Amino acid sequence: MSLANNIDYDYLMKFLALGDTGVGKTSFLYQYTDGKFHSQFISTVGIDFREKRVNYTSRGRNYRIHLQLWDTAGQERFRSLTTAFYRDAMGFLLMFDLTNERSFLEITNWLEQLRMHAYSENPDIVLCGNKCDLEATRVISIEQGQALANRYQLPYIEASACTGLNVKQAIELLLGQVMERMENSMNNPELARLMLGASHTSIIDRNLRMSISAEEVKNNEDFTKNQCNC
Ligand SMILES: Nc1nc2c(ncn2[C@@H]2O[C@H](COP(=O)(O)OP(=O)(O)O)[C@@H](O)[C@H]2O)c(=O)[nH]1
Ligand SMILES: [Mg+2]
Repeated sequence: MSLANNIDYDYLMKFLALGDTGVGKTSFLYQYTDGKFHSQFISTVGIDFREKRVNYTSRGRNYRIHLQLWDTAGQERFRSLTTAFYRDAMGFLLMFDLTNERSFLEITNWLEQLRMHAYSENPDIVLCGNKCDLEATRVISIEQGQALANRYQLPYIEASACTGLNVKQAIELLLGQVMERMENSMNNPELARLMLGASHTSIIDRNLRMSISAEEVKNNEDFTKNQCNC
């Protein structure tokens, strides 16, 4: 049963991890919620989101947040994410692999998609360069990552789903942004709709709709080679 069914929180917040297949989205979310890295991971089968409770304090008030971190169930490799997938997310973790130039170049396309489908044209996004533990095979420098982030006015963070470095910080950065926006725009109708209208029934329905069928997974399996040395 979803943790979200237990409604002892102030806000249910849905974040979405985006980026090319293989950049480490599933590993990253798993590291965040469970504190573990599985080197033999898994293409994302059947798990559409991970959950975690966090506290957020601002202006002397403490908020209990139920974080729902949505993962793509492998569909990103077919560029077939539906509009519905983006629509309810309040924040986006946009990820590339520091050892893979193509995933970095694709960020612009992901941003385009995201802005087209998100609840706002200017949603909260954190750009994350993952796999910073692989220093020897890194092809994107911190300066390049930062320059891309500056171009789109996004915060930038480098992280490792493998060692756990900056994983929590990246999510907290995004949470801080979304909370700040919310506190500063209580009369933003779109955000208010997302914050208040999220019932767990709709989450479960959506979860079902998003699930990739076992058959589809079987036909399209291309496990990314494990590269972690840690
Ligand atoms: N060295 C290293 N490997 C990682 C890291 N994150 C993910 N990987 C590996 O990269 C591959 C793809 O990861 P996965 O989480 O499935 O990527 P996804 O397709 O974006 O969900 C897997 O073999 C992971 O073990 C990381 O931070 N460091
Ligand atoms: Mg995945």
